[in-house]
Amino acid sequence: MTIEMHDLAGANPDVRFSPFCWRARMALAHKGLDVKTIPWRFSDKETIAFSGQGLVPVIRDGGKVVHDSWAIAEYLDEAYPEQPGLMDGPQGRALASFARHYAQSVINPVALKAVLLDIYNCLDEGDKKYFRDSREKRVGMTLEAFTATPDAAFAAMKTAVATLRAVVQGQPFIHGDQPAFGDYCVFGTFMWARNVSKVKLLAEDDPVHAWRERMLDLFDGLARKSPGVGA
Ligand SMILES: N[C@@H](CCC(=O)N[C@@H](CS)C(=O)NCC(=O)O)C(=O)O
Repeated sequence: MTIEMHDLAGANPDVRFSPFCWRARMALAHKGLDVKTIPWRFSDKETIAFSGQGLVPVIRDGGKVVHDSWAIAEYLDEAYPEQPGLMDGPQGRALASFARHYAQSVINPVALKAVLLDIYNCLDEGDKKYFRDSREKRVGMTLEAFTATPDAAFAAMKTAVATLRAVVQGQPFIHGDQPAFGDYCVFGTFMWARNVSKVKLLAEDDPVHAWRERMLDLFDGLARKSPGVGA
């Protein structure tokens, strides 16, 4: 059965940029499950009201509805144990949890500083006011002021990925020889930036850049084929 996933989209419905939706999208591909993504915009709250909340990703698998990327990964491992594991037991879960929090607290804020205005620029007109108002309230200044120094983001990212660099210098993926949910948690951030912005966040000789390239190639180039502004 095909799983449906509501997935944040820009003015161009094919441009998908939510870091959390990318986590879920990669998790579904890892499991080898068929998915039909449904482009969703910030102003479409009522179309996901069936999930009891207002954020994406939301998946519907037959009669089962799950929201939140971490809960989706846990659900997929539970519902499809015969497919490759996203967490693979308590140790894999602990590593994925570390990567998720590392993405959230260290990598995302740096990327946000680089791309917040670019996100706004790629949105559908109907989403722009909501996005500007809610995000300016969150960051305490205008989108323009918040993103005034994109070059600083490149330097900040070099430092922010130091932990990831140390890991992927010694092994291809965060989870070892094969990627798993921790890789998707961090990679989601880079897809967020890639699909809305031309900003360069990683030097080409950085081992993290090579890891990102490997991630882009997974599942027959699923992420690389997704249309966006960057490369
Ligand atoms: N913890 C959630 C976060 C989901 C989330 O924040 N999604 C954003 C898109 S990146 C959203 O739906 N925002 C809607 C809004 O801000 O109104 C997860 O991991 O799925």
